[in-house]
Amino acid sequence: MNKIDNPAVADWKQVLERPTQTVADIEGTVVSVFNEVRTDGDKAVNKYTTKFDGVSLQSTIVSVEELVEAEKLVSEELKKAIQLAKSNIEAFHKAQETSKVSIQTVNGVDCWQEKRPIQKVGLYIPGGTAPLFSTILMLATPANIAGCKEIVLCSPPNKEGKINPAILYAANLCGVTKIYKVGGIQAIAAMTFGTQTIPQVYKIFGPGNQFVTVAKQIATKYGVAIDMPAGPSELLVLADDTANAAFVASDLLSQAEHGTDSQVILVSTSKQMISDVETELEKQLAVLPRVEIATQAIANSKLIYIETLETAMQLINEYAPEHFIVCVENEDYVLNTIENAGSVFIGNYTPESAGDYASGTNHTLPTNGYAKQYSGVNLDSFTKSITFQKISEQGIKEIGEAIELMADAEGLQAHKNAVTLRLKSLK
Ligand code: HSO
Ligand code: ZN
Repeated sequence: MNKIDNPAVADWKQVLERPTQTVADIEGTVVSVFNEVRTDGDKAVNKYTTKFDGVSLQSTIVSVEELVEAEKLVSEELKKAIQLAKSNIEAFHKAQETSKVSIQTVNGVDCWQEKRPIQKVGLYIPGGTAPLFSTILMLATPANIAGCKEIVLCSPPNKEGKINPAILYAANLCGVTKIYKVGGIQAIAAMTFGTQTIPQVYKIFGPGNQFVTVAKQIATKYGVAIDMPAGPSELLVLADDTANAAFVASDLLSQAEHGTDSQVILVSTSKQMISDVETELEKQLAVLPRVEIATQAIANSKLIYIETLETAMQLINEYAPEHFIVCVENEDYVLNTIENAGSVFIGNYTPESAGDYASGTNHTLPTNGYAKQYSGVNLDSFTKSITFQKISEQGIKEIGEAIELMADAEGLQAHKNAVTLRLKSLK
């Protein structure tokens, strides 16, 4: 743990530095897998599944029988929990629906804007040590509310050629249309180009390791949209003496257990709180099953003492945390001054875990400082807006001359003619 006392503004950049990523070395591998999947389709996908996942599959499609079997393997208790989470996520994302925007700019000129679903979306769910089935709820639920017709999910098979039953249960519950046992770069490439089996999609969502992250970036070169650029998970807690040190430590550890490269930061206006959190961290860390992962993440974590809340907020806005927990007396000041954050958790009884699973907000959020310019996944991530206009005879008379003059000034005679012809017809 790095304890930092009142860092000078000039040092903030260095203090807030995130663990570095080595994107350049990965790109070569990603590009060659993309090229192969593009030309050889399923054959290349199968080759890389054997190579990277260590299993050779008869079929990458998850069958109805497998879904039925998965449903039996998930406990009733867990199913109920998943259903509760889904219903809250559904409620929050349904509330984000907006009605059509429509105005008459001048007499006879009607302009409006309507949203339409992205027809085909692809969701990627990593395998690995923690099967994040909660991410399916966060992605498939809004995709369904938006009205996306095709919701494809790719997730890597284990050595037995299976996907975790909770992933299959959640996918089926949330209306995923097709599930494929494909992971890594080959999954992103398959959804980018389409193969004999796996459909091409227009936008790809979901977390992944560095290979998947780079693959998503490469996918954008082929015109596929992605949810956002991703990086390791992070949490910043702002606490004063009104916070509960044990709660704060538990939150920091909840993010730390995600991966060795997770970053957790405590900013506090109280030296006492910092030292109490430190004690709690040691106590709680020792008994965690994922102690090794969390220990490494905690080793890179930072405990920053800042004298005033004003300066603390400047530093936090500069960092732009993915998750921001606020446990301070002057809550209003913080909420009014926060400019850059993915998602904000307020008060001693709002752990980040709540947003990760069940309160209703989305947990797919901008990391790596991208909260400065990106939003987390929300209903609009699955839609696009179309503008419409209808101009009457009266309307073209109102704005026709202005268009003619502007077209003329830009030297675009054909543009001008399109108006002139119509105006003449009305004389
Ligand atoms: N904290 C993660 C989401 C997650 N946590 C899924 C548990 N499961 C995203 O930042
Ligand atoms: Zn989490």
